[in-house]
Amino acid sequence: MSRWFLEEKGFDLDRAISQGNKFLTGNGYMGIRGTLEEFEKKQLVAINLAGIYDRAGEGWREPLNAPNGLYTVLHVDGETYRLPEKSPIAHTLYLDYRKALFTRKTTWQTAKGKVTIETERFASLEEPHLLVMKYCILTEFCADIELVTGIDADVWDINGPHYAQIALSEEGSFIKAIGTTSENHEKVCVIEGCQTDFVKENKLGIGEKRILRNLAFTAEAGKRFEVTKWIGIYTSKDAKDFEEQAKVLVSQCMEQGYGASKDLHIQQWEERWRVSEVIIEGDDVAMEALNYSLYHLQAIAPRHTESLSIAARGLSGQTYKGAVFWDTEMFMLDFFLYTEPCIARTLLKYRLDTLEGAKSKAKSYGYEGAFYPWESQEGGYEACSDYNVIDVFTKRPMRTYFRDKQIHISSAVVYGIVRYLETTGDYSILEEGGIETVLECAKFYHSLLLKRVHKAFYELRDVIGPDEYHERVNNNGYTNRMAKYTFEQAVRMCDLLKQLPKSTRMRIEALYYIEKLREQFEEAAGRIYIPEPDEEGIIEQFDGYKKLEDVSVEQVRSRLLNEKEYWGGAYGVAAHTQVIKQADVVTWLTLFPKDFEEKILLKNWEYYEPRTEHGSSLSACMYALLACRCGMAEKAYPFFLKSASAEIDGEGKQWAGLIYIGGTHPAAAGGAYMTAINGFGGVYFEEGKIKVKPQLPPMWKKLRFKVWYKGMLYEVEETHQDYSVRTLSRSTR
Ligand code: IFM
Repeated sequence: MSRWFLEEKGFDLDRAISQGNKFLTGNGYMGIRGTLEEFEKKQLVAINLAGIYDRAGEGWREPLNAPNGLYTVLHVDGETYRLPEKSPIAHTLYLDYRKALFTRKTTWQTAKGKVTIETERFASLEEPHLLVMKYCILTEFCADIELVTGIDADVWDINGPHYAQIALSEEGSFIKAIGTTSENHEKVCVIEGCQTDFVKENKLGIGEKRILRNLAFTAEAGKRFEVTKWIGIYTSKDAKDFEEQAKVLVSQCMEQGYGASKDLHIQQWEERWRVSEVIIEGDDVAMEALNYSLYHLQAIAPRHTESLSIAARGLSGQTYKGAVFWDTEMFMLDFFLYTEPCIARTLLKYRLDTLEGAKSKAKSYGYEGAFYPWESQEGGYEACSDYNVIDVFTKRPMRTYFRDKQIHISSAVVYGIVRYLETTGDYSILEEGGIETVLECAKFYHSLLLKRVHKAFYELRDVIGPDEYHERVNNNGYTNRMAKYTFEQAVRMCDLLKQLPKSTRMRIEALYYIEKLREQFEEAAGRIYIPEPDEEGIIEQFDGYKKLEDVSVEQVRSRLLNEKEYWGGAYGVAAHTQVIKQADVVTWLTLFPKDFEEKILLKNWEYYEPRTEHGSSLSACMYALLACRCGMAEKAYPFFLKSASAEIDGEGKQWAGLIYIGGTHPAAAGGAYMTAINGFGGVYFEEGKIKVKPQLPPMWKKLRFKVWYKGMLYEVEETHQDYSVRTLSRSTR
C-alpha cells in the first residue's frame, strides 16, 4: 500500500539542511523550509517569497526571506528545551504530502518526567498569504512553562542582509514585523495573531530584530497546552494597503478557527490530487517517490498571480538567486499542462511579460531580437553573473560564460509557448505577446548565424549547450536544432497571424514586415547546420567533441584535488575530455526522436550515457525518456527513479565550486512525471487526439493518471495487457 507521507526519526543536526528541503511546505506565494520552530538563521530557516528580489551592497540579487513568524522556544522550570542544544529522547518529522501538513514531535527526558512538544503547520493553499501553526506542550509533571514565541526578523540570507530597516511593533492583540529592503525599499510585512489556552501572563519583548511574546503559565501533569499562531505575510508589491490586508486576513482566519482553515486548505490540495495523482500498482517505491515529487511541484506553483514563473530551486531558499532557468519550460511545464493548464499559462505569461528584458539583453550584446536571461528574475533581469563559480583553490571568482553563451534559453521559451498551444488549444496567449516572443527569439538566432565563405550552411559558434562543462564550443547540436525549431515556429506564427483577430494582426503587422521575416526564417531553418551521425551512428555534441580525451567519468573524478572543485570552465577536469555534465545530444533526441531512425537514437544513448556525469538533476530524466523511446523501459527505470527521488534521497550536488547550490529540484520532479506519463505511459497527441502506447516497467501492474488535453480531462489506465482512455470532463475555461 503506497503511503502519502514522509517520516524521519531521530535528531541529527547534519540532516537539518536536507530536511529543510525535504519537509518544505508552500503554496506558490511562500515556501517554508522544513526547519524547527526554535531554529535560527544558522540552521537555514527560511520563509522564501516568490518573485520578490533584492540586492544588498555588491552581493548577488536574490529572493527575499520573510521574517520568521514561526519562531518559538520552550522553557520548562527555568530550563531551555530546544534543538540542537538539548538532545531529545525521541524526535520525529512528518510530512503528510497529500494534505501538505508538516508535523514535528520531540520528547525530552527531565528529572521529573518527560516533556513533549508537537507542532503542526501549513501554508494555506486556500489563502496564499496565510501560514498557520499549532504548537502543543505536554508535560508528565506539573511545571512552570515559559513559551517565548513571536517573529524573528534576523533571517537567513546568502547575500544579505536584505532588510535595511526592521520595524517591530504591537497592535492590539497582533504583533508585527516590517522589513524594508535595501534596494527598492519594498516592504515585507509579517503580522501575527496568537491564540492560546489558559495564559496568565503575556509579556512582550522587542529586541533589535525580534518581537516576542512570553507566555507563562503552570502546566498540569498530563494536560495538553495549545498555542495557535496565525501568520499573515504580505509585501508592498501585493497591495498598497498591504499592512491592513495582513491584519484583516489574520483576524478573519482566527475567527474562522484552526479546524476550518485547515479543512479549506486540505480541500484545495485534494482538488489538485484529484487530477494530478499518479497511481502505480505493483511498485510503491516509485509511486511514493513520484507523487512526493509532484507534491513539491504543487507547493511552488504560482496560483496567486497570472504572471510568474518557478525558480530552479523552487521556494527552498536563495540558491541560484531564486532565478528562473530553462528548467521551467523544458522540464516542469508538462506537468502543469497536463494537470492544471492555467498554471502553465501563468508560467509562460511571465516570459511574455519579460520580453523587453530579453530584448535589452540581446541589444547589450549587439544582437537583435530576444535573448532571454539564463537566470531570470523579475522584469527579465539577467541575474547570472560573469563570475558564477568560485575557484576552490584560489578562492577567486571564475569567469564563466553561462550568461553570455547559453543561447538555447530563448528556444526553450518558444518550445514552451508552442507546447502550450498544442496541448491546450488555447491560442489567446498569442494575442498577449506570444507571437512577438516567438518572432523576437527567431530574430535573435538569425542575428547570430555565421556563414563561412566556402560553406553553404549557417553555423552557431561560440556557445554553451546543456552540458555546461564544455564552454564556448561551435555548433552544439542541441542548440542548432533548437534554433532551427525556433525558425520553423516563427514561420508558423507568420502564417497563424492571418487567423488571429484583426486588432492583433494590425498591431503585429505595424511592428514587423511579416513577409520578409517569414522568408528569412524559412531560409534559415533550411540552411542551419545540423550535425549528422558519423559512420558509427554517433552525433558529435559539438565540433571536435570526439577528438577530446575519451576517459570514463570515474577516471575524471579521480583527478579531482578537491571534492568541491568545478569540473567545467577553462581548466576543469572534464573540460578537455568527453565527459559531460548532463544529457545534451540525448536531450535533442528526446525532443525530436523523429529526426533519426530508432537505431541512431539507441546508439547515441549508449555512447553518451557512460560519458555523462549526471552532475545536474536535469540529466537522468532525459536518459529515461529516450530509453523509453527506444523500447527499453527496464533501462529507463533507474534513471526515472533517480529523478523521482531527487528530494527523498537528498543526494544531489550541493556545491559548484564554493557556491552552495542545494535546495529542492523541481525540474527533476517534472522530468520524472514526463517519464511516467509519456515514457512508460506512452502518452502522445496526434491529429488532435490523445493516444497511448504503454510500456510499463516489469513490476508495474497498473498505471493510472489523468491528463488535460485541449480542454478535456482524460483518465488513462494501463496494464501490461491492455489500456483504456476515458473522457471525464470538459474545461470551463
Ligand atoms: O538549468 C540548470 C542547468 O542546466 C544545469 N545547472 C543548473 C541549472 C538550474 O537547475
